[in-house]
Amino acid sequence: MPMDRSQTIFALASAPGKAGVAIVRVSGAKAGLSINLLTGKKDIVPRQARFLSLYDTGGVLIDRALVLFFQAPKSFTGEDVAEFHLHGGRAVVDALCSVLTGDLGLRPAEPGEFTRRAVENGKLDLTQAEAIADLVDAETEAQRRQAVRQYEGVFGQKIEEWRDVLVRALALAEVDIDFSDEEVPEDSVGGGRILCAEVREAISAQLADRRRGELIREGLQVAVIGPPNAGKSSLVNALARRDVAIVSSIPGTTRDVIEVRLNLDGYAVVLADTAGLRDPTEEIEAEGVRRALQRAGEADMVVLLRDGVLGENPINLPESMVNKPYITVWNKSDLFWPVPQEGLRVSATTGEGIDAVVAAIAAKAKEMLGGSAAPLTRPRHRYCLEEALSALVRAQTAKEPELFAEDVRLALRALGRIVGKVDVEDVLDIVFRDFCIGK
Ligand SMILES: Nc1nc2c(ncn2[C@@H]2O[C@H](COP(=O)(O)OP(=O)(O)OP(=O)(O)O)[C@@H](O)[C@H]2O)c(=O)[nH]1
Ligand SMILES: [Mg+2]
Repeated sequence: MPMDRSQTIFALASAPGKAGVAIVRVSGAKAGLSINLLTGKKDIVPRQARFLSLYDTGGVLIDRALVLFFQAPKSFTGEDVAEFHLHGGRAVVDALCSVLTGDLGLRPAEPGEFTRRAVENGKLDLTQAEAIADLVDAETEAQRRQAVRQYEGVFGQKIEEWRDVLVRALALAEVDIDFSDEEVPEDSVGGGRILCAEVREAISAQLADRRRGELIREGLQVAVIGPPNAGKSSLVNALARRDVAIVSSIPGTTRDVIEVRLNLDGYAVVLADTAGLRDPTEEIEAEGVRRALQRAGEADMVVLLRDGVLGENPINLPESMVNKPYITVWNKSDLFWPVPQEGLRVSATTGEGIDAVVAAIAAKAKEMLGGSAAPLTRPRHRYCLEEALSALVRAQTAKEPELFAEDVRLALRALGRIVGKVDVEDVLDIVFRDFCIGK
């Protein structure tokens, strides 16, 4: 993405559309000038809110607004930043923006450009920038908690600590390389290997997080499976509190996998309704059953829904479900009594027992996703850590100090990419692709 960093940029930082207040943010050398031009005031004190009238260059009043100025480097981006908090009408924002583009020649910001500048100016590392995107996208409590921890720099600091240790290991190896012909008092590359092993173990432990962070971010995949007519679609509708799937008394109604995103007790869940499992009667149903089994196999958790009226007749559980966390739920409790089997009892039509199903899914989710350490939140982190790990495994067996040093350098590079310290341009392009404008 060729972006001119010397240009002053601006964007609507608040949500687009009508609102009580809209915030337009300006970053770059002309931020102060934009305040001068719009307000006619030259005596703006940084970090002090002023309530001022904004005028266009023809002297026509645009709005009265709260105006803030942050002087570089003490700002979000590390550059001069101006903020205009105006009334959130579209025409008000448009009028301000046309002065910014027309008279001041400022450029509308690209998606994520403010945060990108913050990274480039050393205000944030890349994991913190990603955390800002996650914080803005957070829909559940678990997502918010995870994002805010990463924004605090918990993960980035861990990477920096590992990098420090590896730099020391590298220095020890360099001693061996530089003084190979002379007397080196100790086996210094040996010391380097010990340091490497420490980092290697720490990275392995970090990688063994069962993808918790990614699952919190992306949502836990939960598939509802069971025999036809058990009420799977009715249950999914009841959990989603809306009519997402067709319900009918004809067995074999659902064919495609139908997904709905839910927030269950603070965890993001992608709930999937599937076709009833039985020997299919025709081609389309056969495809539905195939998809249901595939989805059950890919899911992180399965809700096995059964018809309580029919009782405990045996069903063949798909092989892919072995070792998968699952909950058995008996439906149609309004029609059967007493509880014949182990598992939860629910009526998808009356709503009886629905809260217990939510609680059971959430409890399992907590079991799978809970934990205090900062987990990896993106596949990007995982790839880089895996790369660093394999370099360190190689380093461990490298005989020559030169080869050892080379592998440690590769590991350092892979870790550096996580926090945005190496290959910066390439990595930034990828990370900021998913940002929205104004961040
Ligand atoms: N009495 C009663 N009927 C229910 C309950 N849940 C579902 N039903 C009925 O059972 C029938 C089947 O419901 P669906 O939700 O379509 O069942 P399904 O498991 O999705 O069925 P397929 O998509 O065909 O596999 C419908 O007539 C529902 O009204 C319940 O809790 N009590
Ligand atoms: Mg169905």
